[in-house]
Amino acid sequence: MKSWGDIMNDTIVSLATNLGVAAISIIRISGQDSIKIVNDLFQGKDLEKVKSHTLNYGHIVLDGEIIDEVLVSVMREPKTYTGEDTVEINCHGGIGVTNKILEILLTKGCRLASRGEFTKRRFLNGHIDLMQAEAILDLINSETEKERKIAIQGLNGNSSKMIKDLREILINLISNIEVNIDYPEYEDIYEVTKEDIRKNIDVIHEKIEKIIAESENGKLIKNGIKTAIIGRPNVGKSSLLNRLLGSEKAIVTDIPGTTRDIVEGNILIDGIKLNIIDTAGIRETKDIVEKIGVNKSRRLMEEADLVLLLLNNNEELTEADKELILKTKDKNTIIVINKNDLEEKIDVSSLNLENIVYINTLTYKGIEALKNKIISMFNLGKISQNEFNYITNERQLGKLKECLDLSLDVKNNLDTLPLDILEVDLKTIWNTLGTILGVTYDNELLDNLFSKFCVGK
Ligand SMILES: Nc1nc2c(ncn2[C@@H]2O[C@H](COP(=O)(O)OP(=O)(O)OP(=O)(O)O)[C@@H](O)[C@H]2O)c(=O)[nH]1
Ligand SMILES: [Mg+2]
Repeated sequence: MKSWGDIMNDTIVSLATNLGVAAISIIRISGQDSIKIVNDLFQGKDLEKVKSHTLNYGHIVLDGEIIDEVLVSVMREPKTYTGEDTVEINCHGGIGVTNKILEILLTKGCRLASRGEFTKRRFLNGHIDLMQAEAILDLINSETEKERKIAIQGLNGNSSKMIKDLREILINLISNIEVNIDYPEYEDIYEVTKEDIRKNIDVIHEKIEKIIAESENGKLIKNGIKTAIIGRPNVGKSSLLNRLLGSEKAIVTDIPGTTRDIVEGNILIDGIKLNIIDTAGIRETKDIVEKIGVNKSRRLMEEADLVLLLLNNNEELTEADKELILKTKDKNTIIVINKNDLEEKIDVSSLNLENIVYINTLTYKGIEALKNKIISMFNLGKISQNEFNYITNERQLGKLKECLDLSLDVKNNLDTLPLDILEVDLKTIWNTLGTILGVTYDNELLDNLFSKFCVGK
């Protein structure tokens, strides 16, 4: 098996664009031999002599045969994506041409890059920390403007700075404690008191708590709001889905039990993605297929970030309605009373009036009010004005939560624990924060992270 160092010494190649018919394809090569390997195939200027960061016109030629007309960019280390010498061949887009050039490069000493290997090298070469690497993945996967904003903040190092600042406070404290422990005989050194530690650990704890609390906003932006439309059969769930999506996606009929399986679609409200799921009407049934659908509805009711609980304005509350109201009372639930065009037979006096919206899905009546209710319930207006400096990554948040618990432990045991034990605890927090940044890491974590990237990134 190759050693880590050998793997890093390989010159790697990959397609940076999708394989298919396109205007151009970009083949990316990185590593110590990249310029030489391409130069041997290139008819045009001597690429080993051209200036760094230049674009060079010429041809890829093998055994005298012109393979393609290309533009080749030459970028010498260290100011490149990977931190290594990098060449990018812009060839004509198309499967035949691209594959041929890739194939030649593989026979001339390049190795096919694994997923995310370019970014992995960028990390290992110290150009970015692990939070920034994870932000690159988020940037590529971002679908909305807000997701993009969070990701670019992360890539710019703003999220890393929040963690670095915490570590800075800790390292100052730890080094002061160490001096106290190691040189107790010196009289002129500053003596760290428990009060000093308390002040600092309070700040650390508070800051971590704040980051974690705000991450909820970030997660909403990143993952969207999973919204389940729940209710008895025939109350108008599918009609509501269609109104929200603005298209006739779900089948609507007056036959109760029309929707058997879930139907879903996405909309944006104030730039936040809502994944709206229409479900089978919940009722007792002997029909095997419908039963599966009803079970799915119940599961979704539990999992959803937001439940739109639909009731029929034209009917009295049934036991089934009351059961659903009870089941969703601790969730983010909006009670949506549909068929507002028909006579009011429902008695809502027992319900929390604050969370009720009246709609009529035959028209668009009430749909705007429903959207506004969602905006206020999730504070979406506030999110839009924010700086987008959120930590949304589950790995990073998991580690931060560990640090939160550890700092709470220190706070609680401050009076009873001796200085040297406290120092060990503070160091554990400092190290755990370090794993967020990738100051220390294990290879399994890196393999797992970079395997989520596309090839060529
Ligand atoms: N008068 C009136 N009828 C409505 C309204 N919304 C829906 N309907 C009618 O109610 C019936 C049921 O609508 P659906 O949207 O299929 O109801 P559902 O809740 O999805 O029903 P299931 O899929 O069976 O659970 C249809 O005939 C709709 O046209 C409304 O606001 N007013
Ligand atoms: Mg339906």
